[in-house]
Amino acid sequence: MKPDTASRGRRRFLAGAGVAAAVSVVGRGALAALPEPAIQDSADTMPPLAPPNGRPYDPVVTLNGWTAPWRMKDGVKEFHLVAEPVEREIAPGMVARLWGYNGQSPGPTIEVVEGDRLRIFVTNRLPEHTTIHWHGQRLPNGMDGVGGLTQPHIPPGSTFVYEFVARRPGTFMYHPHADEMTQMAMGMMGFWVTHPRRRDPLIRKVDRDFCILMNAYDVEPGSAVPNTNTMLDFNLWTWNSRAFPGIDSLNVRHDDRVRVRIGNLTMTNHPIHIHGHEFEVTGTDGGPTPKGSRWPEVTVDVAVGQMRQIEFVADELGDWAMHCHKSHHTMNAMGHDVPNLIGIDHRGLIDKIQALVPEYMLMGERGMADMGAMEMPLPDNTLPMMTGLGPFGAVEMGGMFTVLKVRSEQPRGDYRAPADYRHPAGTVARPWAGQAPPAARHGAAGAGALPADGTAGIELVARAGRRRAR
Ligand SMILES: [Cu+2]
Repeated sequence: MKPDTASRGRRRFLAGAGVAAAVSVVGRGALAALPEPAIQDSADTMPPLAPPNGRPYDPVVTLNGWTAPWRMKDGVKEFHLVAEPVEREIAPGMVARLWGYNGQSPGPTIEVVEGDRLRIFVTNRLPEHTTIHWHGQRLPNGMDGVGGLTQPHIPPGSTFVYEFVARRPGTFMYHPHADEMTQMAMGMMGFWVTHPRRRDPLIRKVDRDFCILMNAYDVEPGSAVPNTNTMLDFNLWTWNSRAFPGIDSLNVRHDDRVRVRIGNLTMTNHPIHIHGHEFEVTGTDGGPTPKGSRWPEVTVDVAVGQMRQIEFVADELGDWAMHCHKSHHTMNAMGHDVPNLIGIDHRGLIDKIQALVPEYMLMGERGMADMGAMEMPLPDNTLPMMTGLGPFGAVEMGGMFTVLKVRSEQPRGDYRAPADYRHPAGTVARPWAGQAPPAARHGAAGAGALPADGTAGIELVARAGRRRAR
């Protein structure tokens, strides 16, 4: 995170807090005024928000996100969410025009404590009506936010109030339950963490606690507004509306106990994989998992509408990849729906095409790795298919990919990115300079295999003959 942008975000919040404080001395009528909404204009990861009042808790960090400040009024925590069009930098070089909350998509993470009494003002600055559903919460039915079913929709220009008690600790989300297909495809969603009120045998104290909300967009290269009618064929697979190399790394201290909370509001499942460590699923949107249900994993599938909370001890130093294991989900726009040219000899073709379209490039006949390092002219406002530079070269990734950086010198509580990892001598894969030993070959044909004596072509010959005979 860059301190200059962090302070810019804080300045806007403080300006808002000043207004709220000024209002509070005016009189009884003004006391009923809404808390000034805090607006965030940066996509940088904000440091954890230490609770200034209310019950204490250990705050989370939302990658490329922030936590909503609140106002305490007569023992009630008051938040103000503003549903509005926003500009979100997906990664450097691309800005999407989305709908979100309080200046960003996703909206701010809401952090409360089990037992907190809450009042959440929701102002609608969208061109159509909306609501907010508090996914996973126990609450009065009329606060559940399903437009038409449990409440009237919030018309454009209006503010509604939601009031409930945060009844159980856990990892939750919020999103509209009104024209959902459009509003969620436009980026309207946010993270919610209810911290435990007291020590809970199933909820361990951790040193770092990260939040990732998975979303997906279909933004045509050269444009900025998502196609909201896309069902599955998205071209931007994002975490907190960011795509690699725009996703900040998870920076931890060696031997830290790390929790990562992952929610999925895309249209497909994402097997989330971490290198170099094993983790356990310690919670779902249903709450903490019983100890007997926990087993070691290195990949956890997060289905649509689910939350998974994973925990591990970061006891291996280095830069560890963390990504969705669907290989198309670690690619950005420009990588999907292109013709497969592997093995095609197109010598002689390129000159003819370039005579008509001078900047035309043909590539991919040896695979797509060239794309990782290539500086190729792109349409305006899109991201290369695979990109990102590591200390050894092009990382050839995009989309749902980031790095878990484990360092012994990372100060406690410091979430800033450390310097490049320095591998101990002799611990990096290297080219073999000596003579390669002859490879021992497996001589046996094996049961059920075709004979290894060169007669494997017989079947093909026989089939060819049959076709000729027809
Ligand atoms: Cu995925």
